[in-house]
Formats: sequence, structure tokens, C-alpha cells
Amino acid sequence: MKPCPIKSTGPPPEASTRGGATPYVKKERAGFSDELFEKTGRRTVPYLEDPNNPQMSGMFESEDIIEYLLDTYSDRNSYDGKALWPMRGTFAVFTSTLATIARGLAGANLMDGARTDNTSMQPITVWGYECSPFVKPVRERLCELGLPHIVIPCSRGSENRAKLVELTGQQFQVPQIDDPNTGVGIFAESTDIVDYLTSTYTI
Ligand SMILES: N[C@@H](CCC(=O)N[C@@H](CS)C(=O)NCC(=O)O)C(=O)O
Repeated sequence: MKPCPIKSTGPPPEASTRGGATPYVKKERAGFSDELFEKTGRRTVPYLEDPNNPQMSGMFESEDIIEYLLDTYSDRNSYDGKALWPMRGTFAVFTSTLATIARGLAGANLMDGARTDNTSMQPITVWGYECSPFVKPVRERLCELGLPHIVIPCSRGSENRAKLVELTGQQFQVPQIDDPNTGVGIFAESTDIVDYLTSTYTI
């Protein structure tokens, strides 16, 4: 496990034990961090579980996760794996860290006023794709509010794009969200979505 380049701004770690024997360092974190800790004894992310593959018991290391996803969900003979080098290893961590710093560590901490029952909400569906500058602020705000969410990836070439168009009857555009907690219905425009999430899920 590599140390996260982004340091926590939370309170200092507090020692705790799990199972009465092994000492773990318990850090006070928001959102689902406690659930992850109870389940695995760790608080590092990413952590992957795959309900499509019950044999896979859970995975922490980002490189292992990428390998697992490529092995399980791609035809590795159909492309040159070396071409993925910018997405992997030190280069990927370095460039991702630059992006995170440029975004002011958005999404790293729970925002003031976030409702304490946010983690109990039904997952909000977000249609988007990772590199979209309009999707990013929405996902950051979901993290800052501690809201569970499901991302439907709509990268170019994905059939999810046609599904979104069919659902909305409008020209393709992301981000869009659907919030089953309020029944507001699917809607677009990143600034409207961020405003909606903030006003609905803060006190
Ligand atoms: N004003 C919109 C702009 C949304 C937008 O332009 N989204 C781009 C993604 S960055 C998009 O959906 N482009 C169409 C495409 O990817 O085919 C917002 O703030 O949400």
C-alpha cells in the first residue's frame, strides 16, 4: 500500500483494536469510512467488491483492481496493454494528484452542514464519465455530502449513452442525476445539480 499523497485534514488518529488482538489505527473519517473499517479493518480506498463475481472477496490495491477489471471485463487480446501506461502506476498517481490539488482537494472532506442521515439515503444515480469537467463537480459534491451514489458510465462508445437518450427523450448530455429519495426525476445541468444536492442534503 502506498501512502496517499493527499493528507487528511481530520483530527489525529486514535488507537483502537479489532477482534481484540491486532491493533489498528482508527482514524475519524466521515461517510462510509466506518462501514469499510468494520468490514475490512482498513480505511484505504479504492476498495472493490464485484457482485458479478462472488468468488472475488474484495480488493484494495488500485493496480490489482485495474488488472482484475481488465482481466474480467475486457478482451486483452484485442488491444495493446502497453498503450494503457498513462493510466497506470507512478505517472497515473502523479497526474491524478495534480488534478486533485488544482481542484482544491474538493470531495476530500464532509462539508459543514451535511445532514447526518445522508449515509442512510438510497443511492443517487449519476450519468457521466470520468474526464468530464461538468461531471466532476457533481461527484465531488456527492462525496462532500456523504451521499451514496451509483455512476452509470457514459464514455464514448458505451451503450449507456443511448439508454440515457431513451430515458430523457433529449439530446445526450451529462451530468444528469436521478434521486429516488425525493422523486425529483432525472435532470441535467451541473450547476443546478450541485445547487439541488446542497440545498436538499444540508441543514
Ligand atoms: N451546461 C452543461 C454542460 C454539459 C456538457 O457539455 N456535458 C458534456 C460532457 S463534458 C457532454 O455531455 N457532451 C456530449 C458528449 O459527451 O457527447 C452542464 O453544466 O452540465
